[in-house]
This record gives sequence, C-alpha cells and structure tokens, in this order.
Amino acid sequence: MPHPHYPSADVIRDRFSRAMSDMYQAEVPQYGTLLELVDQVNRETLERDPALAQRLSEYDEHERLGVERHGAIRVGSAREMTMLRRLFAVMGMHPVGYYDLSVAGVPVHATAFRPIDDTALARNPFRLFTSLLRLELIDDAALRERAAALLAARDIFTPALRELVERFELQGGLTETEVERFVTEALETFRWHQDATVDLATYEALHAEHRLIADVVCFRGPHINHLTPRTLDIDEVQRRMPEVGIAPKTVIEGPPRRDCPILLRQTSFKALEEPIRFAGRDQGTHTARFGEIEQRGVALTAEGRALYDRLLSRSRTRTQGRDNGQHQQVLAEVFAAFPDDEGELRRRGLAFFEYRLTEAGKAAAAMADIDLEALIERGLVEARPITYEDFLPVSAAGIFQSNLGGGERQAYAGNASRATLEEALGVPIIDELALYATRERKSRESVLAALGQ
Ligand code: OOG
Ligand code: NI
Repeated sequence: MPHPHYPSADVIRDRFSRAMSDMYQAEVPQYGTLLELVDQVNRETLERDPALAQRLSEYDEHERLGVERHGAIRVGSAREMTMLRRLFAVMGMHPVGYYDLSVAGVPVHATAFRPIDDTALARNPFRLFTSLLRLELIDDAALRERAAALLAARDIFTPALRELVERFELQGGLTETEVERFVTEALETFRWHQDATVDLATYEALHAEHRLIADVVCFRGPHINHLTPRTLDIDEVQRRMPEVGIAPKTVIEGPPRRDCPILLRQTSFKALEEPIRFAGRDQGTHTARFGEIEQRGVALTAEGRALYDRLLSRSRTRTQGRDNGQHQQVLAEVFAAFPDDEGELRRRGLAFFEYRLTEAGKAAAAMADIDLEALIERGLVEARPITYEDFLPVSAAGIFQSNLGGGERQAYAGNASRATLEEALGVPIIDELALYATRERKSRESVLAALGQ
C-alpha cells in the first residue's frame, strides 16, 4: 500500500513538467516567445468560438490546455533507456507506442513516455518522445566503437536521482521532501551543456556520419531538444510566428485543417546554432534545440489510421518541394476522401469515441431493448471524440529532418526492432490503439449497463 501522504504520480509529473518548461524557457528564450504566441492565439480562438470553449471544458481539456506539453530527448544505450523508464514511472509515465525512424533515414527507434489513464491525462498529459540511437546502423566499425565507448563512459543521471528512484521503488512513493529533490535532480539529466565531452575532430567525424549521432554521443546528457505546447489553431500560429521573430519550418506536418480534427498536426521553429566548447579548448557550434507546436484531434482506429496513411502517401509526390499554402491545398484535396463528420467517423469505425449519458439519459427509466445508435438519436447518450495522445512517425521524421538539416535522407537497411527497444526498456511497450479501444469499450458498457437496469 502506498503511504497516504505521498504526493501522487500526477502531482510529481505536473511539477516536473512545469520545472522543465521553466528551465527550457530560461535556456531558449524563443520558446518563451512561442508560448506567449500560442497562449494569445488560444485565447483569441476561444473568444471567437464559445462552442469550442464549452466543449473543451466539458471534455476535461480546458484545464490541461495551459499546462499541456510534449518534449523530446535522444539517448544512446539500453542502460540509459532502462533507467529512464524507471525514472518516468515515478511520474506515472509509461512507454506507449513504437516508432521506427530508420525508414526515414534517422538511425533511431522511439517510444513515448506518457500517462495512460483518463484522470492522469486530464490532469497533465505531459509526454516525452524518447529515441534510442541504433548504433548497429553505423557502417564504419571504428566510429561505431568510438561512439559505444563514449556512451559507456558517461552516466546521465546524478547519484542522488538514482537513489531516489530506488527509494520510490522500495517505498512505493516519495515523501514531499523527496519529491522536491527528485524534481531538481531529474532536471539535471535534461539540462543543456555548453561543453562537449569530445574534441572537435571526434565531433566532426560523428557529425559527418549523421548529425544525430553527434548530438546523442558528444555531450554529458540527453538535453531536452524541444518542448511543445498545444494550440487550438496551428495555421494561425504558423502564420504569426515571423511577426514575433520566429522562423517556422516550411510546412505543417500531419493531416490538413478540417471540421473534425484528426490525430495531430505539428510545426516547429528551426533549431538554433549554439556555441560549444570542445575538449582541447576548440570553439565550435551545435544545432539541436528548437520549439514546436501541435494541434490535436480525435484518435483513429486501425482502419482510420490505415486510411490516413494511404492518403498521406498518395499526397506525397504532389506535396514535395511545395510551400505550406500549396502543401495544405494538396492535402485538403486528397483528404476529401476522409469523412469529416463525427457521426460518420464513428459509424464507419474510423475514430474512437467515448460514450456518456446525457442529462436526459440519466433521468431515463430502464429499458429492455437498447441499441446504442438509437440511444444517441434519442439524445440519451452522447459520443465524444477521444483525443489522440500519441505521435506520428512520418510527422516525427519531418520534424527531425527540418532540425537536423540536409533534407530527406535514404532509409537505413535494417528492420524495425520493437523487441530490441522493449529489451532496453525492460518492459513491454503499451499498444496505443488498445488503450483507446479499451476506453471506448468501457464507456459503451457503462452507459448500456446504466440504461439496461
Ligand atoms: C523527436 C522528433 C519527434 C514529434 O513531435 O513528432 C517529435 C526529436 O527530434 O528528437 O518530437
Ligand atoms: Ni515533438
């Protein structure tokens, strides 16, 4: 039994994500500017659209909007991944989803640490997209060994953090004082370091193999490389970024603008070139850190997702090299084939919904014959879209590429290896579709049970 006075995982995650956001704002002032812009546009959007405001509060999304962030880090070894998994468990964040980026020419695979239950998501859905470098994809044996040796020699966690994680596992929680210390110590892992652990020549050799390898291997730790607030109008934020001195990446990734937003749309500002001191006192620069924004829509079923993937790949040849206006135009044309009506998305099994009794439903007498569609039609039950809480590999590749430079790269030969990532984590990766499906099924069962009695 956890001690009743231990702060909950939700409290710890909330504090940590705020502390991380403060640290990143201090480190990358442009991110602070981005937060202000997003906040401004969100407020304007809600003022213009009271129905949206109403809906967000009813759906438990209003509260979380101001604190909602995702971030990303990249680590180098299974050992680091195992410890991260234990660290995030303290905050109720578990590995969900497998993302293979090697197909897009980025030598990593990834998962997202995030909360999984409804109340935790409503409180603060903080997620961390966490990539593990796949050294085996580096061809040059000498370079591969050099990278492995550098990774073996570092410890990205403070001794105090290791102790606190162990204590959490033994006690089943942390005291208030321990939580404070935990947040401070955990931040250290994600801090930026101006000093590289290698000399300039080594950095350049690793950089020449792949910029990402240099980013993962040449520093004391996995600096947080971006944080991402959630916006209610991504097109407007993209449009206004230059007005506040921020250069956005060329196109917004993901689906086009729609009446019923699906999955996730994302854009970022270009990574900054920052001064670095290399071992041996050489000065140089490194480009890694940026800011991103996202707009979230409904989670899609496997069928909906297959349709999304099909349409996205169909649009690909026509969007190549286009500016954002043309890109969105092409997407809008191609995605005309994707139903844009909540009822239709639901009846065709393309998206996940959560069922609830309406006030009339709560007051209704027990029924012998209950059919969900009929109940919805009669206004006794309502279906709400379930927000997508995860990521998209093609979009992620677009974000990686725009911040690593060099444009599109060839796919690495070498198959996706979910099992290897799970071995590194020390636990199975949770299937995101199963989470949404369970939430939908439970809500359906509970409204039917309530009305059937
Ligand atoms: C991660 C890029 C992926 C997203 O939002 O899809 C990502 C990285 O650059 O490390 O954060
Ligand atoms: Ni991101």
